[in-house]
Amino acid sequence: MYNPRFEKEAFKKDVTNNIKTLFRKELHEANLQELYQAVSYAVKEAIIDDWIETQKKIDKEDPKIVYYMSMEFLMGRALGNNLINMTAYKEVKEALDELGIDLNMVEDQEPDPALGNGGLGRLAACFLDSLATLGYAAYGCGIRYRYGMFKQKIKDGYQVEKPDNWLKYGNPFELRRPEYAKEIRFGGNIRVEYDDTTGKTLFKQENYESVLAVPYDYPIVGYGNGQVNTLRIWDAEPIVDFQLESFERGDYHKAVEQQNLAKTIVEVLYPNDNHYAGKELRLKQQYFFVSASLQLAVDKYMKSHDDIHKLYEKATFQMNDTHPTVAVAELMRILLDDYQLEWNEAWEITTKACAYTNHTIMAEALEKWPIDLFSRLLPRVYQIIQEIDRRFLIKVREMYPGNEEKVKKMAILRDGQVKMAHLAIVAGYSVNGVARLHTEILKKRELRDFYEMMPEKFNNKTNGITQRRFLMHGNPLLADWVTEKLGTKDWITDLSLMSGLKKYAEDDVARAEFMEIKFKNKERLAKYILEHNGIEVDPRSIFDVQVKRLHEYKRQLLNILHVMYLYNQIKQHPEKSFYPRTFIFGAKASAGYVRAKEIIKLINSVAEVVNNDRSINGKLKVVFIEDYRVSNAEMIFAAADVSEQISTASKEASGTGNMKFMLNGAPTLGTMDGANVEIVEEVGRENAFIFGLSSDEVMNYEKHGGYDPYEIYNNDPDVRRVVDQLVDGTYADGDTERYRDLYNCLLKSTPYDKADMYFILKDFRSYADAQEQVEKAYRNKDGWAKMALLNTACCGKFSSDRTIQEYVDDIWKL
Ligand code: 26Q
Repeated sequence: MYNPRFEKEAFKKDVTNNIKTLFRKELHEANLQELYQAVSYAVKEAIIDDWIETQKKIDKEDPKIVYYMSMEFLMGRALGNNLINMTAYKEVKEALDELGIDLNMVEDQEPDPALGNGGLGRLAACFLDSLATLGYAAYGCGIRYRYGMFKQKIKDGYQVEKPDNWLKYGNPFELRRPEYAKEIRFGGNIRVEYDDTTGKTLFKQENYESVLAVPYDYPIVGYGNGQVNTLRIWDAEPIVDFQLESFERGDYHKAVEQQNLAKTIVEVLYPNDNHYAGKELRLKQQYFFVSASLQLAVDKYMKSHDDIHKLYEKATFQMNDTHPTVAVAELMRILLDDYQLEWNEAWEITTKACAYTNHTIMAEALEKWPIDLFSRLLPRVYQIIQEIDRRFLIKVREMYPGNEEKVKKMAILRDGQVKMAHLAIVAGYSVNGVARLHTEILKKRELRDFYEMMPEKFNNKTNGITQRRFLMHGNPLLADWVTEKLGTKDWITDLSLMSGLKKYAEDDVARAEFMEIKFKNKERLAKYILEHNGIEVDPRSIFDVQVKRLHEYKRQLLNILHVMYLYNQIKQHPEKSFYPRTFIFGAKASAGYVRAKEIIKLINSVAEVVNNDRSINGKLKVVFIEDYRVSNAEMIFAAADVSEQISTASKEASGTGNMKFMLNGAPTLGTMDGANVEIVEEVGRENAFIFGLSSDEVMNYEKHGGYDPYEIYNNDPDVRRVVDQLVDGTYADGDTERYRDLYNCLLKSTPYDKADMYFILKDFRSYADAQEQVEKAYRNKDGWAKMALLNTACCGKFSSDRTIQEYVDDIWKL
């Protein structure tokens, strides 16, 4: 793709000019932030032409459009990624070099757009990248949170949350689109009217509060193909006309309320990951962006088509988990009330246009809204859900006569709650899990009744990641090496070509080069750690990395208990040889998740003790990287030797970090959970380190009991020792109570939770054994290089390009 705007002289002129018009300065006077703005505006100008062209093409060719509906888009920085996808990164880097400007430093000025928590939000971002790269017409639909995922500081070993004011200096890539604003109504009551002339019943919402939804568009640049799609995220503004009217009536209060509603609704992303909190504001956020997105999608369709009945031929709405599920009822509302369709007509369109992806089987993550809250906030939508439920239960009773158990289990409205997953399944034309094992568990257990009733809806779409960000941008050395070895750049859009690297596993020179690149990346990370944590780590040590949200099921506690065990071993047997290791953690805990925060503190306390113990000669280091986020993740994956994927089997739906490590040549140390199963299948069991209970074993214990952590505590002295060290003050300056809760949760049942419900002690020994295998394998330089290289070579399946193509072929039928 050739773009004259990126010719060096032209680009240099653009940047210089932007500095002048934006800041009334000459280039040499500009600071880095100003340079970031100037460069970004120059890049945006180049994007705009393609953006307009893409829009024209869509208008002309009239393809079916995917609307990816998601509460979260964890985009990460845009500048570098846009340059990569415009295939202009190197040119621009050189142009800036000639001006004496370092592109990397400029990129570092961009705040991470962090409108997501973790896996689910990042998946949405990878999907947008792949959709554009594959040339499909797609919109991401979401919320322009004023504050994204909090910034994490570590103070005295504890997590402290700081607001993420990501829009402070404005965002060069965004475009406000006031012409597409939509009114969104909440609360009030529904008045039923009969229209004598048409004989129709009308449902009028009255006494409601409303806000104006105003969209902001972000360009999503496809790789090297000129396609630029749109991420459309909604801001809320008070409705000015209403406000004036209220003032005139002296209803000052009402005017202020509207102002407040607008401000609070998009104020902040809920920082819960895999955990449902039934907050009214959250439901407002959901309805807010869903209603606005649907209204606009229907408008867009009607602008160039006359038959609303065929909407599903030109639009499909993919719901990213249950969070946007209110979409099915809102679409019904639009069709029934605004377009005056009959129920059956509206239902046919809706059930052919909406599809649902499930991302979790964790019970505490399931969305169930209290009916009183739901019906008060969304009275008309609630009426529609009642009718959907009523009609659905007639079907259930037809199919299972006399089986009221089924009715109870499958109802959408039950026990005073609206069950969003049930609504999504009943109204969706597709239900998919995100890894093979996960989908099987859904079919056999969690959603069994639904699967039996409508098996045709269920399908699997194993997750994937974009190699553009996580190899090209994050690991340019390895990316160049891959291109050289394969003799082509085609892997950038066809990751299956990576298999062509397999032969280099047997090639001494190639292996040495591969490990040299890994070493350079480790040096880069070591430098970052020194600058940000003040800890010196040795790039020759094994970099063993666990980075992901902090959650009990992900078992960071197992990892740190094992570090404590290793430390005990080194102290006890100073004579034994021990390969130096650096254990690297990065994790944010939800602000209200007390136990997760205790685990962060524990990791930092162990780090404090171990890193400062001169007697162990630096054999063991522990690092907690502050504020783990997309931008430092790219660097961390590139530098990892070992990928920790150690969730309790059956709990991690897929995982996607596991794929990013694999792509960057880090073997998996993990359980047979989520997509790990498929990773092992691709790379071979001998090129991974697998341990622990299987998902069947875990689910069996959960169902029938029979696991007693005390037994392990009593019989395994190494386990007993580390568990006791939680309460003997070793890692708490003598305080025996600081980690009492962690100790208790491993050993004692409560009325709410079983002891060690994530099977940490149960899996400890096999984890420690697997870790020993890692050390042994690493000592064999050739063997390790081969294993690492094969991980990169076998990662082809895990591109989000493959995942998206499967969504297109099997679900969306674009
Ligand atoms: C729900 C209600 C109220 C507030 C917050 C939430 C909420 C927010 C985020 C519930 C769940 C999430 C995030 C879930 C998530 O990230 N799941 C992960 O999705 C990945 C992509 O499919 C998988 O790889 C991970 O295994 C899965 O944990």
